[in-house]
Formats: sequence, C-alpha cells, structure tokens
Amino acid sequence: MKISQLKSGFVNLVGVPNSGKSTLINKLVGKKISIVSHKVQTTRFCIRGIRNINLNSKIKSQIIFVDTPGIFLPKKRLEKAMVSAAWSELKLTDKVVFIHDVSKRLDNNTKEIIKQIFQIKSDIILVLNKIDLLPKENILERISEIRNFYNFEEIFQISAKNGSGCNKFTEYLANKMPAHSFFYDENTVSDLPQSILASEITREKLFKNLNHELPYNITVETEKWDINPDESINIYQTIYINKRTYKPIILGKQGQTIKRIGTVARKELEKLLETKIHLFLHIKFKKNWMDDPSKYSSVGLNYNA
Ligand SMILES: Nc1nc2c(ncn2[C@@H]2O[C@H](COP(=O)(O)OP(=O)(O)OP(=O)(O)O)[C@@H](O)[C@H]2O)c(=O)[nH]1
Ligand SMILES: [Mg+2]
Repeated sequence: MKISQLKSGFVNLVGVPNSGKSTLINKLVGKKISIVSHKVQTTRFCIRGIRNINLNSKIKSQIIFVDTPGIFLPKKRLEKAMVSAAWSELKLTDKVVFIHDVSKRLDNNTKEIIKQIFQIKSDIILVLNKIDLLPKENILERISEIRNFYNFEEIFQISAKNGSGCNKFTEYLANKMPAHSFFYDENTVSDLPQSILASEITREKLFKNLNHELPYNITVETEKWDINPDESINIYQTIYINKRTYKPIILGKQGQTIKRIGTVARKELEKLLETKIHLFLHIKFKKNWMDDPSKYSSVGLNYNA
C-alpha cells in the first residue's frame, strides 16, 4: 500500500545524571549507541538515535531521540560543556522528555531543573524510569504527588532496563511527530561515527573498572582504524590521563587491569560491528587534555560554554 503520510521529529531526553537516559535510548532504538554506567555523568555529549514506526498502513513516523548528558551544577570546563549540550536545542526540538528515576524523591535540585525546562517549553513529557525498583502503590503515590505540582503533558511509567512501558511511550511520540519527510534513511540507527562509538565503548569499560575520580579524568580517542583483507579491523586507541599517577592504576598488576578492560571492550565491539576486532590501547599523559579545544569540537561540545 502506498504510504500517504510521513512524520518525523526530534525528541530530547533530559534529566539529572544516572536517571537512565542512555539505557533508554539504547532500548528505544534496539541497539547500543550510548554508553551506560552506575556512576553519574557518564554521557559527555549528545547522541542521536533513530527509530522508525509504522503507525498504520498509511502513516510512517521517524523519531530522532537525542540522548543528552545529565544536568547538574557544573564546575570544570568539561562539565560546563556537558551541561550546556544538554540544554542546547531544547527550544528548537519537537518534544522534551524529562526522565526521572522513580526510586528517588524529587529533590530541590531536580525541581529547579524541571522549573527551568518549563520556562523553555510548556508541553513536557515526564518519564518515570526504573519502575522495576518500586512497588506499584509507591509509584502511583509519586505520580499523584507530581500531578499536584506540575502540569506535564503526559506521564509514562517505564523500565528502560526490561523494556516495560517503552512501546506505549514510543507510539505516543510517533503520533506526536510533525508531518515531515524522514531526516535519516530508514537503515540508520545513529549519527555517531563508528570510531567515536568505539572510543565510547572503551570509556565505558574504564568507567566500570576504575574507581573514584579516575574515570572523570580520562578521555579516549580512536587514532587509527585499519580494515584488514579478512575484514577484521585493527583499532588503535589512546587513553588520555591528566595525572601520571593514573597510569599504573589503569595498567594494574602486570598489566592485568588494562588487559581486562581491553578484552571486554573488544568483545563488545565485535558484537556491535559484527566482525573480528584487534584492539590496541595506549595510555598517554596529557596534563591539560580537558583544556584542548579539539577534544570538544570533535564531539560537538562547545569549548567556551
Ligand atoms: N533497575 C533499573 N536500573 C536502570 C534502569 N534504567 C537505567 N538503570 C541503571 O541506572 C544506571 C544509570 O543509567 P544510565 O543510562 O547510564 O543513566 P544516564 O541518565 O544516561 O546517566 P548520565 O549519562 O550520567 O546522565 C545504570 O546502572 C543503569 O543500568 C531501569 O529501568 N531499572
Ligand atoms: Mg547517559
């Protein structure tokens, strides 16, 4: 049957750090495009994920979800750039979705952020995430509390982890998208270049395997990407650190830690890229990598935010 209408638009997922935005975008697009960790401030820049939905035999909708860094009070240059990326474009986007971890109370900080978003847009959707962590009655209590204070366009209850509630949420959004031709071709899942995705996967493993402040002082860059005749890929990455003392920690005893990180990153890349990967990790001390403008522009961050 002939498609008579196309809808397409942008949906920004915003919220405080750790509310599950990246977990959600991965679930919604059906592929890992954004890294996840139990630590706060994992996502550093905006990542677009594309989902196509046939609303009926005549109407097709394409939603471009934008995963954003969590919103918090930034101090360092990198943090300022991250938070500014989360706020940017909210005015221009078609829908703003605020993701809240339902197992947490709406603290003053979260309330202030919601207030500021309402100043930018009036029709905001609230997603209460992690409903798998809380009994139903407590969730309903939270919802009635929230309804007393805010006039959200709609409230959805979901678990980004197990997928419950996600279909209802995407269908709602798909209907709300404006009439527009598709922005991306139908096979595109993300706008993230593979080399950056590969850096992000390694960064995720560093986040998961290193403690305290260390993950926040690291960045990963893919320096070289060679495709071999047998279609396997050699990926060469540099892990930048801003203190020399971090090197032995990342290496671990007899290089065990970096070996473990490299192995899990490689296995995940093999799954994502569907080919054999040879991953070469190299640690480099660069005291001021956080003050290097090229580390910002390469991922769309504003150095002077
Ligand atoms: N139980 C449960 N855990 C979840 C759910 N969604 C996300 N998580 C966990 O919450 C933690 C944070 O998830 P992320 O997706 O990294 O959160 P984020 O909002 O992207 O965090 P930032 O990038 O730091 O802003 C991870 O440990 C996830 O596994 C959920 O629905 N249920
Ligand atoms: Mg994230």
